[in-house]
Amino acid sequence: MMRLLPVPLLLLAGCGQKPGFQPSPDDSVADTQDTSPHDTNPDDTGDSDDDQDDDGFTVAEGDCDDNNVYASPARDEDTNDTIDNDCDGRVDEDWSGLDVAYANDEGSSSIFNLDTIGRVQDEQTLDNDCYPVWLDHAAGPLSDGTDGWVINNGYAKVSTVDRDGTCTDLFDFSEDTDAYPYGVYGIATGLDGTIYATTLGGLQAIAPDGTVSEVATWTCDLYSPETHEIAAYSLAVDPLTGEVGLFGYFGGFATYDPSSGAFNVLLKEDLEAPAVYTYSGAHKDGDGWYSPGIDANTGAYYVYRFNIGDSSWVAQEEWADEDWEPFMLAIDGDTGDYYVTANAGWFYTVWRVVAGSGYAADLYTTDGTVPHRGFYGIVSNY
Ligand SMILES: [Ca+2]
Ligand SMILES: [Ca+2]
Ligand SMILES: [Ca+2]
Ligand SMILES: [Ca+2]
Repeated sequence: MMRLLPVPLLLLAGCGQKPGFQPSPDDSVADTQDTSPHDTNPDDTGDSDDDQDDDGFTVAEGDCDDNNVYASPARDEDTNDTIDNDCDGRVDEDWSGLDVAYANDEGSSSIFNLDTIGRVQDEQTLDNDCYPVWLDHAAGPLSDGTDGWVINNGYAKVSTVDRDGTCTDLFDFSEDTDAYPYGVYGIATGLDGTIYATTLGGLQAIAPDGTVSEVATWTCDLYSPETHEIAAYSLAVDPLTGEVGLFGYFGGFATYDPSSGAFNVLLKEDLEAPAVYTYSGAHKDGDGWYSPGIDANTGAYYVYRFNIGDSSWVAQEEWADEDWEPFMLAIDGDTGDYYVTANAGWFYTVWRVVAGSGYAADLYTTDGTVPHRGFYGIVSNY
């Protein structure tokens, strides 16, 4: 049984009952299937002769630069050529470890910086009223000129955090209970610096000045299984396309495309027979959406990958440790290994789950003497 953070209790009261959102029409599907030599439609990227640089990949197949043979999904990243060689949206990336939110119920919280083998390189203590549950990198320089983080305190406030630990609140969703009756949950930074946040039944876009606009809504009503779509609990962003993935607490999944405004529920939640419970998810660089979850039928823990083809979660890695509860996920974009924050009793840890093996072990753990502290949000550094 998952132990609940204080926040999920709000779910028990039901979430918003807003009108269903109609996804925008998509006119790109049929044309990409057209392989006729007479097809001259310029938006057609599916023709077999569309591999301009003859590297084996068309744009539709994931070639991010079809005029450069040194860029394709089959290549490894060269960290010195200022090219996104492996077409994952990151240029010259080299995974260097993790930042991890270490929340403290009784005093100052902090953000740990761990290197690739779990050594603490830095621990930034935060202001006293600054409580990090969800965590992401800020997109650009903050007010003090440094880069830093974006956090959510679990139910109300979204804030930026400077490298010196100073928190600046952007928006407090608890101050307008009519518009946001259930507060705010997961956050993620978009490619243009917009901070996306989910209010369970709506996707909010927060500008750097704190202005909030609702960019999508859907039906979230736990008392109406027939119409309920998704209780979107957490978010992640694809670093290549900027697409936002929304992970439902009861195993639903949806996407939002900032460039078109299209919102699509790809997997509606079955409240009467959920398959998966999850707190979070992440995008693996160049390879889709992943979530650390619990099989609702067996109670087993997995890292799941969302299969777009049949709209289902497919178990990737399983590990057997019944004292262990997966919270948040980060992925090493170079190796594909998974890093999961977890709480169990007094045992607070960041686990490393080796891709393809299911082997899981501590990357970092506390000495277990601080029961009021816990690891939550976790993000990869490059
Ligand atoms: Ca190509
Ligand atoms: Ca290419
Ligand atoms: Ca890359
Ligand atoms: Ca490169």
